[in-house]
Amino acid sequence: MSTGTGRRFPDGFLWGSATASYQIEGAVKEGGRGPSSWDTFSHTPGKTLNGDTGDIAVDHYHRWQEDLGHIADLGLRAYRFSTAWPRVQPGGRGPANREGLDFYSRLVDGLLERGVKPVLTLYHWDLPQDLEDAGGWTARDTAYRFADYAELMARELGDRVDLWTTLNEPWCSAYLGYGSGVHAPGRADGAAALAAVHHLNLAHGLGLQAVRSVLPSARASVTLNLHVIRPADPSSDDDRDAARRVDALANRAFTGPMLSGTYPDDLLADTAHVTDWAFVRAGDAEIAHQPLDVLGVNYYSTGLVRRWDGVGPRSEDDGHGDAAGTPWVGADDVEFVRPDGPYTAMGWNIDPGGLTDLLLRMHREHPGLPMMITENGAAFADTVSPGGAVHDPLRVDYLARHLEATGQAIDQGADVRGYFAWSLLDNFEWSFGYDRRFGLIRVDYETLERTWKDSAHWYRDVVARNGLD
Ligand code: IFM
Repeated sequence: MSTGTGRRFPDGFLWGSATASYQIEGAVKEGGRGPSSWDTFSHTPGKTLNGDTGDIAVDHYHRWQEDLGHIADLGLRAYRFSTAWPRVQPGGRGPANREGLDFYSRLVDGLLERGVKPVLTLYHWDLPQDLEDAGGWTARDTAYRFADYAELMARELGDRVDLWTTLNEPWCSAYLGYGSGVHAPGRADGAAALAAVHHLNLAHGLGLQAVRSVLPSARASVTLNLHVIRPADPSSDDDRDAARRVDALANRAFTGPMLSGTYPDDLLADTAHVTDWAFVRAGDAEIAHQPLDVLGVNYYSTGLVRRWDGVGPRSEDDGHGDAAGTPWVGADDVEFVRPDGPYTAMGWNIDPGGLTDLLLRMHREHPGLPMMITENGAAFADTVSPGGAVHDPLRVDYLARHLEATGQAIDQGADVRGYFAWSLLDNFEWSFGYDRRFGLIRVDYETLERTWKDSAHWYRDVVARNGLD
């Protein structure tokens, strides 16, 4: 097992861990919270493993002080969390719910009292159900409602928040929510998924404008789960073209407007048989293109694709589950090939080199834009030893290798300012329910007791020494 290389990180490197509201809070009917699309989806039979829901999750809504204690004991310099839109605006529009605002205000104060920087994500997938009923992200109006919500949050929390992040992984919101249907709201409609892509880009831009209308010097970011997609046969033109097409859908559909103010021509051409993109109005891509202080990068694994020859069943398994539809809208002749292992319990391949490649690519294509790894981590089948300890050497190894890969990108010039381990706690892993555990801290789902895994002890030492041993 490798635990490190003696590597040190730059001074001021921001060490943290991340969570998301629906995955940890529970208390879905308390404090004036309204229903979200994930409440509806998870309560729909057959949508999540074992029918699991976020009703209780890990009860962070009631145990937040205990959880802040763990954050402090880990020595984390920053905590990345998301605010639940339906806790703040139960129907997704209109005046704020004071109890919801108070919850996040107390959380932020609690972090600051412990010397931990709050890194806030405004949207990590829990859309107010009323907005979903009105079309969700396929409706342009949702982007404007998001901006209202962003402004409410900025007014409430002000400069107590160190970094404002608009969206987490809009790829998942759009393509898994409306394309494949494995995430809420569970629709399988390629044209709807592309409309969602655009309205999420627009929401990002409008949201940042709204935050900065209140807080002109707010530090701002967006978090993307950028995909590292490789051709199965690098010498094949067809396979390289398959990788280009998937890259356009997965990455450039977001980095184009958000970082360059334009949609890539090849994306529009590749998907012209699915939609005419008439939902993009003049000036929209420029709105999406707001100045950013940092780009949040979420990274877990890599993908391998090739041109499907039309013979035999086409594999679309990109590791995000099987469903009625596909997230790879319009890429009907592209096939996913299972990459070499080893794999995590998600079935995702472990490929730290992909992280180095990704950070260097972003550095090359968007020079001058600092990055932070806002999520990286692994689910494994943890077991509790008779004495109560959780020995998770595979997770330690995964984290160590990816930190080393980050260091290698920094050595080659990438401007990476921080790293957030996913996740602080075991939690509700979306359609996989409570079956997949990503936490540094184990949660017993019967008692809700928290227990540090070996990886938590290890990560505390990494943070303390600002590097690997
Ligand atoms: O749990 C999720 C998180 O909500 C978003 N990024 C990927 C994680 C692991 O699947």
